[in-house]
Amino acid sequence: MTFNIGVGPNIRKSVYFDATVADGVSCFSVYNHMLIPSNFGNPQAEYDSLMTGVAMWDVAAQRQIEISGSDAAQLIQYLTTRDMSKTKIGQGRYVPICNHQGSLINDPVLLMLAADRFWLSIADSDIELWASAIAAERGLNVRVFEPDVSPLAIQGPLAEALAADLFGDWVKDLKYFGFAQTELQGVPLLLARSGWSKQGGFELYLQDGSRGIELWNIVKAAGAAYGIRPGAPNDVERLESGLVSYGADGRLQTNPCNPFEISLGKLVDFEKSDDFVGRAALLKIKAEGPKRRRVGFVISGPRILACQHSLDVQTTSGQTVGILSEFIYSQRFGKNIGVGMIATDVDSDASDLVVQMDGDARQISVARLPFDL
Ligand code: THG
Repeated sequence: MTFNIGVGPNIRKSVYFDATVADGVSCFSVYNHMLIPSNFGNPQAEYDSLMTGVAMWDVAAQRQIEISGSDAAQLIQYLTTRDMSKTKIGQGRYVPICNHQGSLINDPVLLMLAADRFWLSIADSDIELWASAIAAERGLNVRVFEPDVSPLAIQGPLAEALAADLFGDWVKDLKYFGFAQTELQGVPLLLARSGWSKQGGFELYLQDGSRGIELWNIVKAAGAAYGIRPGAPNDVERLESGLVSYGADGRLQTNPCNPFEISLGKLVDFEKSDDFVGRAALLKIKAEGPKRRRVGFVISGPRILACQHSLDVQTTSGQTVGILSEFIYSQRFGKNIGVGMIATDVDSDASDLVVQMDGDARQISVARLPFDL
């Protein structure tokens, strides 16, 4: 099946778009209504550069939503399930956002820029609308808007050496999710130790969209010494590492889940002094006990070479007891692996589970996350 997708006014291009095209991007996906590269045509090399070298990713589709003003901290506390009261300027936090029913609607990285200024680096849902509506309904004195900011990630074991070459040795002292304002040859950016992989690395939050190509090329040139390759958030690595993907693992519209089901229960802080959206619903869900839990899966049969999504997990007698959200072959483990959710009353060693794939029933077993096979 071959077809084109028209890039009309509803799909925004990243500020790095022309550079990714020049460097041979071969597939895009859409995230936050933006084009995001999904691969550059060489999955093996892209995976290897992430695992043993350094990869550079256009992740501008991780859009920033700025919340600033005298009530900004109050709004952040109300939007997120975590207690942000002890967060300091220069720190980031992974902050689930739920709706009033306790369903996860986003899982951003939050950056505290000043006492009254924050960025939410969002996953794939419209948090600008959500945050501005809640702020207005509560009469809070804040501005909610999208600043001119476009993250570029460098990920992999050599990312730190590259960042040190680019910015100086001080980058080595950045803590996980810590960040600092800096520049590269006059290009303004904020450098954070973060990124959507477990291989380590940084995100360069470019603060002038007109200089995207320039930044891409500076990083590419400096990275040449480390064999840098363009790539994209990597499905194989994220499944091996068990990272959550809002959208793939759960999404309000297609597979609504609460933080307890999706393994983010520890990020729900009922003890914090402030109320937060979803608190009452989440207390009830916790008291009743979540109905599903997030797990890894190992799928039998031939190698699954392209990433696939969303299959029912059934018992051999045909009862649906879970969902396999995303899956692919992992060479690190020599097995087909996936993540998903399973009913809490299904044993982790159940041997009667199957998924229907391309007309065949394949046996599937539950594994602990992160995988340790
Ligand atoms: N970086 C930035 N923005 C983002 C992402 C990112 N926005 C979209 C998406 N990714 C948000 N989702 C996640 C999911 C997981 C993590 C970060 C963002 C993550 N998790 C670590 C883990 O699970 O081990 C650490 C979590 C923690 O501290 O508790 O890093 O990648 N800018």
